[in-house]
Order: sequence, then C-alpha cells, then structure tokens
Amino acid sequence: MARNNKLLLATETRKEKVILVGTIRPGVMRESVEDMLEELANLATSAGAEVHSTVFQGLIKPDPAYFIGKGKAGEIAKLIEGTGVDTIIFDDELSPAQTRNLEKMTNRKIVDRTGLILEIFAQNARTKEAKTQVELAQLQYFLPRLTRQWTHLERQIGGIGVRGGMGETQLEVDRRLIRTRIKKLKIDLDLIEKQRSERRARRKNIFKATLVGYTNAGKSTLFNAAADAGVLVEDRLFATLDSTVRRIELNGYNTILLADTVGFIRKLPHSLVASFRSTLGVVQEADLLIHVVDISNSEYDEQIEAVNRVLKELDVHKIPIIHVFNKVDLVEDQSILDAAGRFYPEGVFISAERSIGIAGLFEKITEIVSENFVTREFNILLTESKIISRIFEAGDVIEQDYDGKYTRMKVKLSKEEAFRIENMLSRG
Ligand SMILES: Nc1nc2c(ncn2[C@@H]2O[C@H](COP(=O)(O)OP(=O)(O)OP(=O)(O)O)[C@@H](O)[C@H]2O)c(=O)[nH]1
Ligand SMILES: [Mg+2]
Repeated sequence: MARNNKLLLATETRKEKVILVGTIRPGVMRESVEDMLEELANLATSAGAEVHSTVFQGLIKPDPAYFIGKGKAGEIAKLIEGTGVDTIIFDDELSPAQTRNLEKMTNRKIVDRTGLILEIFAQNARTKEAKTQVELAQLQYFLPRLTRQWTHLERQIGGIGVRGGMGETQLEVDRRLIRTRIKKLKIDLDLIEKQRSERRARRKNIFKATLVGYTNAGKSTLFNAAADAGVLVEDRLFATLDSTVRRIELNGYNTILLADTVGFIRKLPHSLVASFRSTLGVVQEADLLIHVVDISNSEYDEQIEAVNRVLKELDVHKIPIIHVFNKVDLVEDQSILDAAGRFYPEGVFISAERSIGIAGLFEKITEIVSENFVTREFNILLTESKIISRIFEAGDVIEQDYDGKYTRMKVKLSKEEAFRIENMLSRG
C-alpha cells in the first residue's frame, strides 16, 4: 500500500519539484534553522525530489489552522504560481488539520518532515522486515491524515476486510481497512521479532559490537572495511535500513560480531523508532556501541546529541560506548580534531574510506573485549554433566583434557558467565 500512495511522485523523466518551509522560533538562531533546512533539502534530494527554493518564516506560536498563518500560506501560494512546484515541504510536524487546510489553500501537496523521512524509509526498504516496519509506521502516520483523495484504498490494500454497510462513506471504509492492515502488520512483526530473538539466543556468548550514528556518517563504509562485507554505501540519507551482522576477527584471537544498522537523524519520528524495534534490537543487545561521527560535518556536535537522544529512547545508556570520528581525510583544520579529542578522550579517529586508523580501532575494541571476557580453568567432576554442558554453551572452550574422574576445561567467557559457573561449582 505504501508503495502505491507514494508521498513524492518522482518519475524517471521528471523530478518532483519542491519548496521548503522553515520557521524561526523565538530563542532559536537563524543559522541553526538554516542548517536544519539544509538537512531537509538533503532529505528531499535523497527522496528523489528537486529543491526549487526555500522560505523562512518567523513564528512566535504556530497557527492551529495554517501553522505559518493564513496570510503567509497565501503568500507562498502566490510565490509558487507558475514555477512548476508540486509540493511544499515543512520542516516541522504538521497536524492533520493544518495539512488539509494548507493543501486546500495552496492547491499543492503538503509534506512534513516526518512524512518525508517515512517516504525515504519506504523507498529504501529492501527486506521483508524493513518493509513491514516502514509500512506500519507510514500507516500509523497516515491514518489521522486521511483525506478524500485517498479513495478506493481497498483495491490497493488487496482484499482485506469487506465493504461495510451502505451508509458507510468511502473515508470510513478506508480508515477501517488501514486499521485492519495495521493489526496484521503488528502480528507479522511479532513473528519476525520472535525469529530474530531465537537467532539472537544462539549467539549470546560472542561479544557483540553495534555501529550506531547519524545517517551518512559512514557506518556502512566502516562495516565494509572491517568485515569485508560489501554492504551498500551511498551518499544519501538512510541508505541502510536493515541490520547486517558479520563475524570478524580482531587479531586472530578475539572474534566478535559486528552489526551495521539504520542511521539516526534529528526529529526522527517516534513511530519509526517504535516500528523499527526489531531492527534496532541489535543496538539493545550489544556489549559495545560504536558511535560513528562524521567529524567533517560542521554540525557534528548536534548530530551526536541527536543520536544520544535516540539511544536514550532505546534505553541503552548502560551499554559502554566509544566515539569513532570518521572522515578525517576531509578535515584540514587540525584544531577541529584536537577539540574532539579533548572532549572525547576515548575517541578514535579514522577514515573508513581510506582505511586510516582501522587497526587502532580494532585495538581499542580488543581492549574492551578483554575487559569483559576472561580466560578461566575449571576442574569438574565428570558426573557434573549439567555444568559441563553449561560451560560449552557459555563460552569458547580452548582446551579440554581428562584426569581420572575429572575434566579440566580452559575456556574464554564473559565475566558474568564466569561468575555464574564459579557459583554453580561452589554449590555443587
Ligand atoms: N571522504 C570520506 N568519505 C567517506 C568516509 N566514510 C564514508 N564516506 C562517504 O560517506 C557517505 C556515506 O557513507 P555510508 O557508509 O553509506 O554512511 P552510513 O552511516 O552507513 O549512512 P546510512 O546508512 O544512510 O545511515 C558515502 O558517500 C561514503 O563514501 C571517509 O572516511 N572519508
Ligand atoms: Mg549505512
């Protein structure tokens, strides 16, 4: 369904022309609004649109009916007359009523930041999991915004639900269809999540590191450099929507699982974070988060903050985190690197694309792995078969030999598991 009701109607022959609208609120610097709008332009381009122009409006308080006010809305309608602009994109989230009113007034399609991000996610979803997650987020977003232009949804959704009584309007039918579809998607996602958590349980004894970071920071590039993986790398926002996990050897001895995953952005729609629960599971189950930062971006500080906000929403503040400053090859001013180094003493500086600093990063991860994992020797009575199989589950058995009634096992395992097994042995 999401595919058939695309927000942006870019075709191969003609790109959808858009105009961007940003608001300057009291206490907010114009420059930071300009940066946000530049990012919005990036989002629009990533979605396949062509940006015609940008409009700013000072705004003390949003107008409940027209957001920027009826007068300004009229001005914009005049401004775009004869320009071929198809769509007006707002940097802020609009209420369903504001969207409808603005649409009527300007006779153009109205899209807000959330809708635009959802659209890019829909375009980039490849796997069943990502597609299901995006469609769920999109439908939840569209449901209250449904207008009469959305007719005959039932054909697109495909035979779900039957037409209601004669008195029911098309709009009501459509709403009902969407609700039914949402329910179905939630059930699908629960199933996908179950399968995922089974897979997860099987690899719980290997150290897991997950790449997180702002979109376009270079996570996939680093992932490829580290895992020799060939994951899609593109200079567009949200190139990656799925989590990919690879086993990598840090230095012959320490094997870890490294995961690449979806990027974050400022004002990431809450519904997306919620729908991407199963993809973002690799963030929550990590033993270490590797926060990749594009140090060549003048806004990298704000981007770190935005990522931290999403991490907070995911409730992962207890997981250790290291900051990896990427794209150093693009930074000419050494003082920028120095400043970041002072602020993040544990930080590692790399260029994923030029393979600079990767060995140093591996060393750093190795350090953290060895802080978490220990090598222990256990002497166990052969009759303690429960404990023996537990040890095999809990870690890497490096050596095992037998001595009469005993077996000696040398095993590498997490500190936590070592503690548990020691407890089992002292009780036994
Ligand atoms: N100059 C330079 N460019 C880099 C470096 N690392 C990545 N890039 C470029 O940055 C862009 C984004 O890289 P990706 O690896 O796709 O970024 P990502 O963080 O995975 O992005 P999303 O999946 O969209 O969240 C690509 O054009 C890369 O070629 C680097 O070290 N130096
Ligand atoms: Mg990526």
